[in-house]
Amino acid sequence: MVEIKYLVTSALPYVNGDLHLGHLVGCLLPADVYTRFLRSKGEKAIYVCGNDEYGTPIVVAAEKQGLAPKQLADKFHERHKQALEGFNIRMDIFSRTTTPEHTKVVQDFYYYLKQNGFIFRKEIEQYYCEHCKKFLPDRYIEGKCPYCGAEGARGDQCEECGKPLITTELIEPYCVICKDKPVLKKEEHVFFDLPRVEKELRGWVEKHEGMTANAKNFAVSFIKEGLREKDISRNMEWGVPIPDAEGLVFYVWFDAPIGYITFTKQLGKMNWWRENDTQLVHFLGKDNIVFHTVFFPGMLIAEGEFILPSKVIAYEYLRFSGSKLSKSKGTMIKALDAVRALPADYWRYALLSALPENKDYNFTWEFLEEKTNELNDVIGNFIHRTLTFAKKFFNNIVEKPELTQADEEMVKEVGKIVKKVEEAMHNVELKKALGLVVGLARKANQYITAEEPWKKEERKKAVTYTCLHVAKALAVLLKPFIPESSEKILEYLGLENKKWDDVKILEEKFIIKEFKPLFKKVEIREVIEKINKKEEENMIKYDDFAKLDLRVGEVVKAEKVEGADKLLKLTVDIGGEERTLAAGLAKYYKPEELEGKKIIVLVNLEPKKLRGVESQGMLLAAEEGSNVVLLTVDKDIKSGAKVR
Ligand code: B3M
Ligand code: ZN
Repeated sequence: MVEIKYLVTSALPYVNGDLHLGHLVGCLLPADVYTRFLRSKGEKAIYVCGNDEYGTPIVVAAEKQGLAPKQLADKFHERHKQALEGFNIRMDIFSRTTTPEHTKVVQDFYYYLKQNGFIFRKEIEQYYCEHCKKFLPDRYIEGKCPYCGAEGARGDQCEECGKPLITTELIEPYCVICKDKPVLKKEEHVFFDLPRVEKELRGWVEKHEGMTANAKNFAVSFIKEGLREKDISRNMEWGVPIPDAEGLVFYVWFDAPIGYITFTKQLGKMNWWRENDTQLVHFLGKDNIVFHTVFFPGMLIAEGEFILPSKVIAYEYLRFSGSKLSKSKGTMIKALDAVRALPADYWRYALLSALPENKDYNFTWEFLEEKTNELNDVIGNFIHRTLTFAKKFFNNIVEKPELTQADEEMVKEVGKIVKKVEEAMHNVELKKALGLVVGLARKANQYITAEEPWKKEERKKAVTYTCLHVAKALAVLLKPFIPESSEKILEYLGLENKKWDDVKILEEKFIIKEFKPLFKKVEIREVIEKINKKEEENMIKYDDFAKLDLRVGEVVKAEKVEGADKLLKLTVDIGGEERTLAAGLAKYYKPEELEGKKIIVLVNLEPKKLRGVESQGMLLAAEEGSNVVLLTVDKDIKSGAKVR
């Protein structure tokens, strides 16, 4: 018998900003749920992912923040890792594309394409910004989409209609850095001969049964329009160098999907890419469809030795409204802020209930409230009632009793649901699967209400036992969705490490451990407040800034402070009024150097005593390591002049 191996991937996040809820629902979270399910089923499965660190998205963002691309990548690599951990998204590897291993895998891949005759060079016209003195690839350039007319379409793709573009097709193009109109210049580029695999690709896509409908429809109609040769080179420094083309690097969408291969290799499982019993399963957002159904498979076909994806699961967008209560643009809520405001399982439960499987889903605060209540009222409540019966009626030890028909039916229902959930999970219908499990919890609550074990002595044992059986099922089935809470339930039930197929087994005996309520009623208003506050923490309002009363002041006297070798005591004239300041300048200035200098002073600061000196304001200085210099005025102006 062949043993199937599952190689699960999620689209690689860019490192141009923080992960937000949209990224999570769009691929990272569903891939986690799916892989957790496979593992629970005892399947061989790995989940590989990492950061997509090259390309113009990162260079443009780094430029705006005054950082080098690598610095930006390092910063967000750490933050992405934290966010994923916070949401309990478990990958076998979360790597990055800026490693020497990746460069090697990409360059080797390229050589195989070249060997197979798929690579050629051609002189083309490229936009060049005379002001910025650089070629403008991909996101360096924006304009109107020639297909759908959307404004702000990027040089390599229109996010609105999803069509890949070449920069010269853009209508009214402009440089994103300086907004100037670019000029055309000739340049030699490296191309991948995609049309040569068109027939094979088309046959593969049309027969494919593992793509979501949106992915398949897009791919089929895209290929029907005829494929174009693909420019895979970029004239910039940040990227994987094209080994035989000086000064050029690979287009980020050439190297990024190869990242899946690199990261698998880093796990020591490179062979998975060459073995037919591997099921390659891609999770992605709809804007990445063309790359995962056309370009990358095309590259794989041309390369010749690797498997093609068995499943391409593309999600639509999670939109967000109800933003009246929130300062943030909805799905743009950062993952890190989200988990600080509310534990991950609540988010996971709500987001997975909102999974945009075949159309965009409008997520609202009301929806989050409804779902957190459901978690508490339906699931939390059932588990707590059940555990309480076991404790109160049987002092935590419940042995398997004789079951009546009503109990047997409940047990049967568990079996039925497990089968259905399993089928849905195999088909990656995660929302449906979750709905089925919640349905089971509802049924079980009704069963308790109907059986009233607290009233009927003779029913106590069978009902409690049956409920414990359902609780075990819920914990196992929910574990891919809300892992932390499920683990707690299993721990309370004394059944740690139970897997999917254990659900059907009727335990001989339950020994209940110490337990606590799993969830609580969530005050959405508080969650929103916490998220808003986090966003505002680092922001200064205009009005706040206006509160600062900054003045030009003349130092009339400067002296050392006895017993404080860092401090100088300054007397400053701020225009008809003298102020005493204590400043930590003794290491950088001699008192006599300061006398007569015009400096900038914050004058409406609460007075503070420093080493016996009452400081009635603060002077401004610039600091760079051990280099400290005073801010002063560059032409003469009267003391007391307002600084704005
Ligand atoms: N970095 C994600 C994005 O478009 C992109 C995915 C690459 S997957 C190989 O935001
Ligand atoms: Zn420019």
